[in-house]
Amino acid sequence: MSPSVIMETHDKVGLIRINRPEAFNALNDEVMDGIGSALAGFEADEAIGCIVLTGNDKAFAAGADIAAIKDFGYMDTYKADFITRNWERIKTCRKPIIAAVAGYALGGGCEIAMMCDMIFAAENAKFGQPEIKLGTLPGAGGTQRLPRAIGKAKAMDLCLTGRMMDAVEAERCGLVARIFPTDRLIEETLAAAQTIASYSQPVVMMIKEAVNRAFETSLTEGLLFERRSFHASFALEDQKEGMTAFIEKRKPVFKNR
Ligand code: DAK
Repeated sequence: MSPSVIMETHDKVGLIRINRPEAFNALNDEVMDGIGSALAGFEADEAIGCIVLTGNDKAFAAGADIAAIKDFGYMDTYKADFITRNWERIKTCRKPIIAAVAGYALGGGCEIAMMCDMIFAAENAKFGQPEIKLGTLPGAGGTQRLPRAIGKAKAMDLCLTGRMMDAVEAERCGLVARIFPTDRLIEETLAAAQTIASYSQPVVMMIKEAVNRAFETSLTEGLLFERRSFHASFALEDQKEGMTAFIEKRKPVFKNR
């Protein structure tokens, strides 16, 4: 049996493929544990500067595996710390993660895409929070990250009707950073990820932390956090190298320190 999560290395980029094509990449514990250990592996690997999470041409992920969870009782979910235990590993990764979404990103699939730092979509991508049709509600951040990404009106529309949103609408309302033809999604996403991975890793991590701070704090506190991180960047050898290389009209060679 092929593994439900595949890890590939492309130069400085770690690629994680969800691989349950027979079930539209529905997310079970094996997949989520696999994503978690792949992320841990890429985080520990100093040669990796950016991570891409993807599915296949038909589905990024069609949500939590309904067959696996349908008979759960409250105590099963509470005692096993369902969702929090392994799904939230994506959130704690310090290296940037790009979700490359083709096909369906529904329910938990849309939610794990939103846990990533940005979403690149194929033209055939479809996003939605259809849990309401199953008699439940989004449980991995859909009601919280969606309004922050696309505003209350669209978030209410998606969560309350369960309808799907295509890539063009998703980009228009800010859920998606870029759209590519479906057959070019991985190539283009890897190219953007290589660009990010070519920069100073500590600076990349500081930028990720600072942007994420914008969703957790007031403007004044967020600006202070940004300013201190900016000041701290002047302690980096990479800042000296970056500015010296600019003056000397050459490409910088970053050492990640
Ligand atoms: N889980 C399990 N199997 C799935 C699946 C899913 N989410 N989505 C698709 N499949 C399976 C189908 O059962 C079918 O299997 P076979 O019959 O071939 O064995 C196969 O994939 C192909 O699906 P379809 O025959 O339905 O194919 P279509 O092209 O007609 O439709 C579809 C594709 C993706 C539009 C459709 O399959 C679909 O609507 N899938 C369900 C999407 C969905 O509702 N996703 C949200 C899942 S709920 C929590 C509790 C719950 C949750 C979170 C927290 N707590 C207690 C805290 C739930 C989160 C969710 O994500």
